[in-house]
Amino acid sequence: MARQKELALYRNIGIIAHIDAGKTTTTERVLYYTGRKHQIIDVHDTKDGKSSTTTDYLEQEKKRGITIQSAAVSTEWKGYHINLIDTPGHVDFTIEVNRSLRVLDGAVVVFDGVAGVEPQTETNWRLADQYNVPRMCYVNKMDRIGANFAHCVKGIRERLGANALLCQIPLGSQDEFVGMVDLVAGAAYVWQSSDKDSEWEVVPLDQVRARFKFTVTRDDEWMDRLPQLRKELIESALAMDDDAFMHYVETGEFDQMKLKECIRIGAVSGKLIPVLCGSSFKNKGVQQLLDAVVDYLPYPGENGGISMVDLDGNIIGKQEVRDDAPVRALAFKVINDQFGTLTFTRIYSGVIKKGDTMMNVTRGKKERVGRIVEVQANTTKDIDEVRAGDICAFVSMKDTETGDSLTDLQHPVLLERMRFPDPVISVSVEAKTRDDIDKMSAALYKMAKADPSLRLNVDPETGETVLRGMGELHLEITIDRMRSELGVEANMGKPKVSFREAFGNRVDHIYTHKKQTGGSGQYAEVKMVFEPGEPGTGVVFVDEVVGGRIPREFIPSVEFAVKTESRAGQIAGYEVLDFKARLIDGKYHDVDSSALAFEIAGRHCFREAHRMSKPRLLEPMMRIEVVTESEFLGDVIGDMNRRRGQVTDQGTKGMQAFVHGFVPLAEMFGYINYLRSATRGRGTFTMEFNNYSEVPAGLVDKLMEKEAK
Ligand SMILES: Nc1nc2c(ncn2[C@@H]2O[C@H](COP(=O)(O)OP(=O)(O)OP(=O)(O)O)[C@@H](O)[C@H]2O)c(=O)[nH]1
Ligand SMILES: [Mg+2]
Repeated sequence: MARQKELALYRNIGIIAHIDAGKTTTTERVLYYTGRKHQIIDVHDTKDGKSSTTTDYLEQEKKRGITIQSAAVSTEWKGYHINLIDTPGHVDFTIEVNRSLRVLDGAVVVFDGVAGVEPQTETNWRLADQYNVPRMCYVNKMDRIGANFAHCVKGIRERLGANALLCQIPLGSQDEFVGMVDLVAGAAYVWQSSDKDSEWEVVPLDQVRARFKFTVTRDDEWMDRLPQLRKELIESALAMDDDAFMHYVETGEFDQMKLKECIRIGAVSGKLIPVLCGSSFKNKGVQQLLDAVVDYLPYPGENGGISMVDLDGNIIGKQEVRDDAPVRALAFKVINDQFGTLTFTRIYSGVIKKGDTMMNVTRGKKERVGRIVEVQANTTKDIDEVRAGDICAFVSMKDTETGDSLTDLQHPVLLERMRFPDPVISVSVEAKTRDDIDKMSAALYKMAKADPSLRLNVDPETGETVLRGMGELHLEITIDRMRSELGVEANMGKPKVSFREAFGNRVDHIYTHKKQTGGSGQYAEVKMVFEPGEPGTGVVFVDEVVGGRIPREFIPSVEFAVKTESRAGQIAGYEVLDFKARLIDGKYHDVDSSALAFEIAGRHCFREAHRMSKPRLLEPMMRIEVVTESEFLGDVIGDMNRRRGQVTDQGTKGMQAFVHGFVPLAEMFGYINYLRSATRGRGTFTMEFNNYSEVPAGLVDKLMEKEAK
């Protein structure tokens, strides 16, 4: 079958933002206005569990009114095929944003018009930077009391460092918000009402000032500046094309099509960030947002091909997004639900048909494509083939996991990797009844497979099951979902910090493993140097053995031993981060040496060396933002200092005050209760992992004692 729609008519777009900015609400409107559904459901109306928005369909999502997992929908707008992924805003579910951005071509960043740039907006923005995803901004909730477009734009420019291109200016705010000025078209759109089917009237730009007066001074001032703002927009956009720019400077004229084309060039290359506004809840601006998505965000491959890498992650080339090329695809999400295993995959090049066999290059295994489906939130439709630019799910793949590269059999190559966030908090989990014990392991294993930010450890000695995740909410929801979706009841222990360990000093160490049992013995000797590495460098093993002092075939055993043994350090069994292990010499015996003997020697060498190095304990440092009334700020800061925190910035945000800083996670359990009582219930906070930092020497014993309880 030939391609049904040319690539230029595709948009794969994510909606990203801080929690509650209105992503799901906007997605509902998109589905309504593009004719995909006939009824809009509001997020706050689903708590009784009777109705659901299209993308927040999980029981826990309905109940809590928040998005937990990203959900994909596809739709058509003015002849364009749009795949849209609604992502969660809560910091505990960052993995969902991470994996979506990895495979999308563009993003709409949604802002709460009152709050402006919030912590998770910043985090998601940086993720989009990392994955090089072009984006535009949508300042939502202009109907809320305190909505302030200027404040939001300032945040976009200053905190996100974006070259914001104001394409729209709101007409009023709060209950005076009636629409927006489109500086590109040179006209204003004015809605008659907040009804979802309300029409908008088009008002020429030169009539806007005379027609609108707003009671909020800053809203009114925007109206005075419209001619100047339009000029600025035209100049910034035309700067993308020298000829058009010169022509404009000389004659004051420009072509409307050219203007849009220039904005597109700027947006696709990331040089310009178009800024729009609206109120999704009050049904204003969503159609214009869709127009901007097709006008300014890239089609698959427009922004360059997909990077291919070698085993060490170094880029070795780019694959253009084309049908007539080898198959290159990336699995970005694996879920197990009533349809079985669904492997969500983004196809970058080539064509994949039902019945084909693919290569999972990451795992070195073949995968047969049994069924291919197009996914609409929680429903699926079978299709026969997928092509460059598509997003689909494969049914019942056996070995493929999140982040794996899939290709055809003839052209195996790895694609650029996905980065997963590090879980910083852990709880022990216990099945409620004896019957649930086995079921629980299987269920948690399944859930951890689907969520790379969730890790499962079973202590071989005590049998204790420990779950590590991104935050208290993440772990709580995991246990809730296990009960509601998989029917397994479990109790959760007290959340604990997931500490890490590191080498204190360089250690040179020799370990000899020698054992004589009856007949053949065991013999291996390794000489190793362990050196602490810079944060983020991981565990690096270097083989520096020369002259066959250790036979080649035994060296991987030493590497394996060091890497597995480093999962449990010598202070208290936490993973050891960032060190270099150099194997420099050793001895072997013709008869008694074996892979196992070298593995044992490697393990002991690591253990002893780590103990000798004056190991350091590392704790997760969190970046925190607290927002509260100014009168409580002093107390909040005082408390933060008592928690070994460090304040980096404070100020006002609309009518409230904020403080930013760093705090050790170990001091933050139950913080919400403190904040509620200290601010009479009005303070809110968000925090997320920033880095691992050394626990002050005097505190190690105290913290470890507390953890042991
Ligand atoms: N006043 C007003 N409220 C809005 C608007 N858009 C969304 N809301 C409300 O804000 C709340 C959060 O909306 P959601 O759409 O769930 O926000 P979200 O960004 O999807 O949130 P998470 O997925 O949990 O991160 C809901 O109560 C919405 O009704 C808006 O334009 N104006
Ligand atoms: Mg949502």
